[in-house]
Amino acid sequence: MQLDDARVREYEEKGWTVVPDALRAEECAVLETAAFKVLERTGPEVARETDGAPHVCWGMHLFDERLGTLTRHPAILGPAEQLLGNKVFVHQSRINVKQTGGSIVEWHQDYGTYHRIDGIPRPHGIMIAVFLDDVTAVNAPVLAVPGSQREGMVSEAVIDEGVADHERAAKHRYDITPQTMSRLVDNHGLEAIEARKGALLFMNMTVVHGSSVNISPLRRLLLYINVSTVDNRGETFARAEYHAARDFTPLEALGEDCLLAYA
Ligand SMILES: O=C(O)CCC(=O)C(=O)O
Repeated sequence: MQLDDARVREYEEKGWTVVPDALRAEECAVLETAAFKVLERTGPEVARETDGAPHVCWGMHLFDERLGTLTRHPAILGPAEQLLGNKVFVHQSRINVKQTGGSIVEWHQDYGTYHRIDGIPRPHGIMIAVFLDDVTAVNAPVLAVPGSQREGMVSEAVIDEGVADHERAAKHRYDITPQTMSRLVDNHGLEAIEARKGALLFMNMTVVHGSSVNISPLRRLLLYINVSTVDNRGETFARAEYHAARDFTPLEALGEDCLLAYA
């Protein structure tokens, strides 16, 4: 699958584009079952809310064949290679289930952590989100600063040891200060990324984003696959493999029906 010119332009200007209806309902059902199976894991790869409910599982593609297959789905790989102009590997993947009353995600850039901690040299990567629920204004969409990829890395960011979820989810997150956020939003604005189940989001990994608390009773399940070009690997090996890749094998696309085989 390839993006049309308008989507490529949108990605380049805004920093992201959304492809609706990229996955079929049967494929979403396979992924949802796989995601909840993986969220039953008891290891440190699963970050939990204070009540014990799972919030994030890093490295999902390492723990389940169906989620590994997703990373080689042509709807994912086609646009990723098109936008980056090269073959890619998965630097990090995660399941993010935003439970009612769960944690917020402070403003950050994924590349901030990938560069500072994992040693990824350049921002040649994409955060791909797979929507397994409809996401609207009411169930805590990802909020993002359009055009913020042009700012490069926001150097004022720090790891905030005082945030409520520091020990659980935020240990490696370089949170962007309120002053920097004000400047960014004054200059670029702020948008909510709403999409229906089955959509894919392709976002430059330097875009500043975060999300608020989900006070609705509606679940918000997203899968993330963060890919980087094969010439842009993490060089520190400072974190566990579920946070930062050890396997840099270029991903090769499977057939269109690769996930349907599990339905
Ligand atoms: O899904 C969200 O709320 C944001 C997740 C996120 O930005 C991240 O895990 O880096």
